[in-house]
Parts: sequence; structure tokens; C-alpha cells
Amino acid sequence: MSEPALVVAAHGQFGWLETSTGHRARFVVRGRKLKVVCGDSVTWEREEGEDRVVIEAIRRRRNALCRLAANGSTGETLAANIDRICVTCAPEPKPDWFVVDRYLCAAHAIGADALLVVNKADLPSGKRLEEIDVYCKAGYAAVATSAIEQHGIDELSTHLTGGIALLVGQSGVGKSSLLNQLVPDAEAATANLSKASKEGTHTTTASLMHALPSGGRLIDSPGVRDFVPAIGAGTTIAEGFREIAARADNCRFTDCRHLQEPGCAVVRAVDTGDISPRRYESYRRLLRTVERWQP
Ligand SMILES: Nc1nc2c(ncn2[C@@H]2O[C@H](COP(=O)(O)OP(=O)(O)O)[C@@H](O)[C@H]2O)c(=O)[nH]1
Ligand SMILES: [Mg+2]
Ligand SMILES: [Zn+2]
Repeated sequence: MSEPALVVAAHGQFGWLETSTGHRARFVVRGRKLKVVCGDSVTWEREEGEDRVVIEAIRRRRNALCRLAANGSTGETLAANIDRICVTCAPEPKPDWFVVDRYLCAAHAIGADALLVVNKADLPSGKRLEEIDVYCKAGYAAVATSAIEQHGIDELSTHLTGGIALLVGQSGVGKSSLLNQLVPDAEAATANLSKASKEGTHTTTASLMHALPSGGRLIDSPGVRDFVPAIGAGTTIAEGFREIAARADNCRFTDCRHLQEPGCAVVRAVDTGDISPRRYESYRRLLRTVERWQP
């Protein structure tokens, strides 16, 4: 048995892995039941007479990001062992803050760090994204960038020096543009992957992990860039809202859901303006979404 390797590209049963010594090899998955994704740590074996290796098993995932299926259940797994989720927004297209809140909550739910990336800072309207202050006050880190003017890219890089990160957000906010700034050969690498994995099934989305010059890694695939994350049943949504989590200890009831319970410190903070009513509404909406699907 070989040393575990990291899956850096996945397209159906095919892809590329990287060994602990940095060597890359094409792989095929034996058995249809095994579904590997970018970020997986796998054990593998050389295949006799082939220029590729065979993945034997996926090692236990530290976490996984799943897409929410139409029926509310946990759908397709998109990526595994994620350290950081960069939630990207911009003044244009008009931000849907609920989408941002949902990604931030999903990041917390899987134990990944969350970073807000506010792109298109070059636009005049970019200076007026007041909503960002709400997030900063709540304790989230935010970086302002302009992929066009190449502003803030270095700062963003320093946030991505260790571990595996994902760029997510509404379509059109500039994720591809940022990726191209962060990874100079991103486009070529993506083109190579689709060429190399022609034999892969075309029903699944290819995903690719880029190595950043600064050391970290960034997973990119059309499927992971904008999706509705599944936030699992047992998850306490409240913990995915920092400013709510920070006040929950002061509620009268330890199992307070911060809805209509008497002595709720969260509702009190909304009333006094310490918690943004819009964020609180996102919390309630997400809670309803998740509970609708609970047995
Ligand atoms: N003004 C401005 N436009 C940008 C910036 N980044 C991306 N765009 C533009 O926004 C549009 C969507 O960008 P894209 O990277 O495809 O967004 P994605 O859908 O999130 O991948 C394109 O027309 C880009 O040229 C930026 O920093 N400033
Ligand atoms: Mg894009
Ligand atoms: Zn409460």
C-alpha cells in the first residue's frame, strides 16, 4: 500500500492525484460505488502495465461540502476536507445577502473558516456596500478586491496560504476573474483537465484544485462556485450566525431558538439594533428551510 495521496482533479471515475512527494498521477476509481472529489485523501495502487494508478479507498473525510438536493436531502458531494470558504460578493450584480448568509452558515456547519471577499472595489458603488459593516461588526473577516484593477489580490492570497479553500458566491461577482488573478495559469490547467478526462463521464462536473503561488490550494469547478449548500439536520443554525451565537448564552432558556421564547437575548439585541434585523431574518428563513425537511 502506498502513502495516501490528495485528489487534485476529479471527473467521474477519472482524475489526477498528487502524492506526498508532489508527484502527479492519473487515476481511475475501481468500483462505481466510490465517488471521489477534490480534496479527498485516498489510498492507491499502481496498475500493471498502465500509466495510471487505481484508487483503492477514500480515507475518512474531515468534512465535505454537499449540495442541497431538490427534496431537501443532502445531495451530491462537491469537495472534501475544506479549510476555508471565501464567500464572494460585489456591488453588481445586486447582492442577495441571504445567499451570503447561507454560505457563511454552511462554512461554520462543516467547520471551515469563512472569509468575505468583496470584489469590484473599483466600481463607485463598491465603496457603498454598507452591509459589509454588519458582517465585520458580527466578527467576520472581509477583504476588498478588484480583479480588474488587481487590487487586494495579495491580501486575499495571504488569507489562503494554508490548506484548501473554495471561492463561492452568486454568478457574476467575479470568482473566475479572481481565480485568474490568484492562479496565473488557471485557464490552461482547467483546459488540460477537460482534455485529459475526456474518457470520464460527462454527467458529472469536473473539479480541479489549483496550487496557489503562496502555498495554499483553491478548488474550482462550475459545480462548487454557486450552489445551495446542504446544512445538515443536526446543525444548529444559530451557531452559523456569529452575532446570534455570541448572545445565545444570555437567553433565559438554554434551548432557546430565538423565535418567540421569553427572555431571549437575541430578540432583545434585534430590538435595540445590536443585531441587524436583516441578518436575523436570514436566520429565521434558514431555520424554516431546514426544519421544513425534518421528519
Ligand atoms: N468592475 C469590475 N468588474 C469585474 C471585476 N471582477 C470581475 N468583473 C466582471 O464581472 C463579470 C463576471 O465576472 P466572472 O469572473 O465571470 O464572475 P463569476 O460568475 O463569479 O465567475 C465579468 O464581466 C468581469 O469582467 C472587478 O473587480 N471589477
Ligand atoms: Mg465564473
Ligand atoms: Zn434566544
